Amino acid sequence: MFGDQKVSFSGVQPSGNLTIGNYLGALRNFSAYSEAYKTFYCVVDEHAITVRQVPAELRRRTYETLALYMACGLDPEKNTLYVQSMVHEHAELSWILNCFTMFGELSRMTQFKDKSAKHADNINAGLFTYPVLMASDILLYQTDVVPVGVDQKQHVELCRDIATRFNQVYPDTFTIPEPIVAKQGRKIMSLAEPEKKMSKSDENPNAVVYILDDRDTIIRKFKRAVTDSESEIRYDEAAKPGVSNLITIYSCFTGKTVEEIEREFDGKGYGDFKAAVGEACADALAPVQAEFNRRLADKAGLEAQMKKGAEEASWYARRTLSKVQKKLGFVQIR
Ligand code: AQP
Repeated sequence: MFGDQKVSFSGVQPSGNLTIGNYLGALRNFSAYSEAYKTFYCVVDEHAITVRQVPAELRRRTYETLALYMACGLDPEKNTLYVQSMVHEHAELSWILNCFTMFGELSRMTQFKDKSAKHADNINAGLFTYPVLMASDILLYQTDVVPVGVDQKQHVELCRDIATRFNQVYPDTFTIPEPIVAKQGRKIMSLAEPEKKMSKSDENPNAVVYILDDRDTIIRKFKRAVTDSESEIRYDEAAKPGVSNLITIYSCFTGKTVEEIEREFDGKGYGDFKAAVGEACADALAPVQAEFNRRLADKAGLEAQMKKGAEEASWYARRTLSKVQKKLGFVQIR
């Protein structure tokens, strides 16, 4: 809570082209809070550098991610949309919270274990302390809810532990946030290896449907999606992970229930089903893509938004950081 206003915060890394996993698990759920909450949606570029990035690509994707926020229905008049590195309080609070986070806690984070296995040549301290920066992002705004995909839930839970620990020593400092994981689309799986999460940094482009893929590419990727040797369209995550993932995706894009989908495709083959999923996905993404192109073409507009968003966010971030510094005993001369 900031004053008497409830707060929603979330972020997306500009670490690759955004996927339908990012869209269904996170982005498309952000706008639900725009009316009743004070909302902060951040392009978390500082998180992205825990893995090596090509500077020109990181810059381009930062603009693109902001344009996608708007294309997914986030009105900049109703939501604070900004870039993390333009608000220095994130990094400053992160150092402080490092001193309230235990080595053992960070060692248990699933994403750290996964990413250090994937980037064995670059297991840097930033990869390890990533959840502390994420806690800072969230706590700076006295956040009540954090809409995220299920893979990020563990990090929000750690954030709660860090905030609780800090509040025990320095009472009434932080609001304790709640992770909000959408019932549908909480974990979209890879089309090539359906036991694995769909990730923007996956090296196999056929495993991933990007929000900005064109219609033909989307349909082709779904046609190639891994299923199983049966022919029945039935939801069973353990026995039929590929088909179950496609049912989830179809359900997210059409609003149909699993039972309705199973009935719709009763007696039909995987070919028909995959084609329908591809069509539904392409239809749903078409308006997002059109709005994205319109927003991206206006570079000056995006830059003006980055500036305005950073100014708005800084006002809130400064207040929390200054409260924290005062509680810790840092000298403050204004
Ligand atoms: N497959 C997914 N299904 C549902 N939600 C997902 N999210 C990511 N993948 C899926 C959610 O998207 C938001 C933004 O994610 P992020 O950019 O912070 O990083 P991430 O979770 O590490 O996502 P990626 O796509 O896997 O990125 P890379 O490949 O760079 O690591 C989060 O709310 C996340 O839960």
